[in-house]
Amino acid sequence: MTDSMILPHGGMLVDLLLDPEAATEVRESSTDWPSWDLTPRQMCDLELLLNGAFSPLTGFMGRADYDGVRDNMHLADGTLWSMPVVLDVTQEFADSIEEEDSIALRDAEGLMLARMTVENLWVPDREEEASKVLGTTNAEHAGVDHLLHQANPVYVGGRLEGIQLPVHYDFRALRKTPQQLRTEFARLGWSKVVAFQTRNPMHRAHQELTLRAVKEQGANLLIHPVVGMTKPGDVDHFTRVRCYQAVMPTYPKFTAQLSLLNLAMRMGGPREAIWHAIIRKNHGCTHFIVGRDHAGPGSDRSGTPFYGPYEAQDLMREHAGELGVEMVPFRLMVYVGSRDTYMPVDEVPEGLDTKSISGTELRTRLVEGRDVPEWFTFPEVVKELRRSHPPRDRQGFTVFFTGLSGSGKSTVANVLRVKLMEIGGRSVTLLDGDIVRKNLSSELGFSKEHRDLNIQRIGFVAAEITKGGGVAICAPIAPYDATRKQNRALIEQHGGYVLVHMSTPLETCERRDRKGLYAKARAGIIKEFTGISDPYEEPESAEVVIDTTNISPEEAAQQVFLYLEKEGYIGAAERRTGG
Ligand code: PPS
Repeated sequence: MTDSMILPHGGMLVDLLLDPEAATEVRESSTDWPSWDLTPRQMCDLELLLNGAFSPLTGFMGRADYDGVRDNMHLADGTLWSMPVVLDVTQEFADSIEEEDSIALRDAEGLMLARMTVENLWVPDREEEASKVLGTTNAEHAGVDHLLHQANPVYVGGRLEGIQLPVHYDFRALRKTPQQLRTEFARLGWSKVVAFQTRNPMHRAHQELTLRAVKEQGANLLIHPVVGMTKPGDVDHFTRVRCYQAVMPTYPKFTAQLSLLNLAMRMGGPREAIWHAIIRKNHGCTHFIVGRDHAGPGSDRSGTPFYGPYEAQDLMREHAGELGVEMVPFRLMVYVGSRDTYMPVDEVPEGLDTKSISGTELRTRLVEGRDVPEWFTFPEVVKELRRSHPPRDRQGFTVFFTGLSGSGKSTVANVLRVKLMEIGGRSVTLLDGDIVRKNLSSELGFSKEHRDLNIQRIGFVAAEITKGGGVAICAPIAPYDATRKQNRALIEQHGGYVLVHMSTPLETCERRDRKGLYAKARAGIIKEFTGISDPYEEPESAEVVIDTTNISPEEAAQQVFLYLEKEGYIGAAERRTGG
């Protein structure tokens, strides 16, 4: 049953949720349907399809809508829509279904959320999609990377009937559906509502900008941050929401509301801006703020931005007649110190100095425990950011030793462990190659597959220790570069990562042969032995490189220790205790 209704705010709103009785019936008849476990991205899309945020879509797009959106930003019926919303599945799953089949869509725990009736199945040209929708096939663009390297190869389109919305346990009171917001605006008598989209913490510039928009339009304000999926590396949504909550009391009374949007962003710049505006129209908003580089993925490796700073505004203007929501464009806001105020950069009188702090600089200041000035943001926001981004001497970190057997990994790792325990302040865990193979990885051998699995397990544990503010010292051979890089990416999300390459040459390791393994490997008794009959890929980007041929274990550990001090992982107080 697909139901739609006309409401005073924002036009037609699709509601795909079945009433409880019908939902029970569908669930009961689903026993022999194929099940698809939704990915985190698909969970976000499903929620916004079911609750009408993606009106007029009534399910994951079929082929005709997808082609129309990809090629000219319109659904098959001619309605403006800028972003594909598709269900991507594996070839194996696609082979198990046909058109007209019912599929049970489930969350990660297996809870059934919706029925999908299959209308189309097709293999898209994802490069073409990337180039037409996102404007590039360069995988340094986060949206392109997802599309080309993470999405599944087959698309399934079809109508949805919702059994229930995905469950959230965080900030429940702030997650308002389009219908709830429309009702709320009507109740409050808010006929003009400006929406503000954000995926970053809000600072004074954003507060000033939104307030200006409100005053210019004689409207009220909806702060509508994305809490679904944003750009990898963004501040986590828990921290951001606490920051937004701290900013809300700075608005004049009865002016602004905060609600969270479980959108999975594509970082699609201009096309994404149009999509965001349509979504806000569906939430009952009449105006939508588009600033500089809206939903931009940043720049490529050469420093060239993927989109022009005001390209999103230009595209919005082109489609103003069919958007159904009015754009409120803004230039970059900068602080004018002599007037103690923020202004759009193009309105600053000549000769006046302006100031701003970039996101990168803010992060550096937080990590280094430096001051964040009050002209830039609110003290309550700084407090929240500092709670989740403590300076380095209070963050967890991982020291990851890699090198041949006999290169000195375990010995030096152990000296480092003891030295860190001597200065105290953090728990220290040693994940030595042999210890891990006895405990975590006892069933594994030394094939590439097993070595990778072993290193991934070490990476997982080290990431958890780092997240908890502890120190993980890992000392496996870890011969493969790609697996080491995977670990780095995982661990760096939670704290420091220091790769130490024990570069002691094979001849030295073999001469030492403390365990007699090299002799056995040469005799062919041990197969796949690293350095003899199995590869070791030298890291190119290790933070510390140590050859232990002519130095003592203490001297080697001291090199790591000095690096940790230089980078601020060991603080002044600890240095004094360490002596
Ligand atoms: S890996 O590649 O990172 O998973 O290896 P790791 O877990 O560090 O295990 C290496 C230790 O196992 C012993 N050993 C071997 N090493 C390399 N190749 C083969 N075939 C092999 N067979 C057993 C060896 O003692 C290694 O310990 P270290 O401390 O490196 O000397």
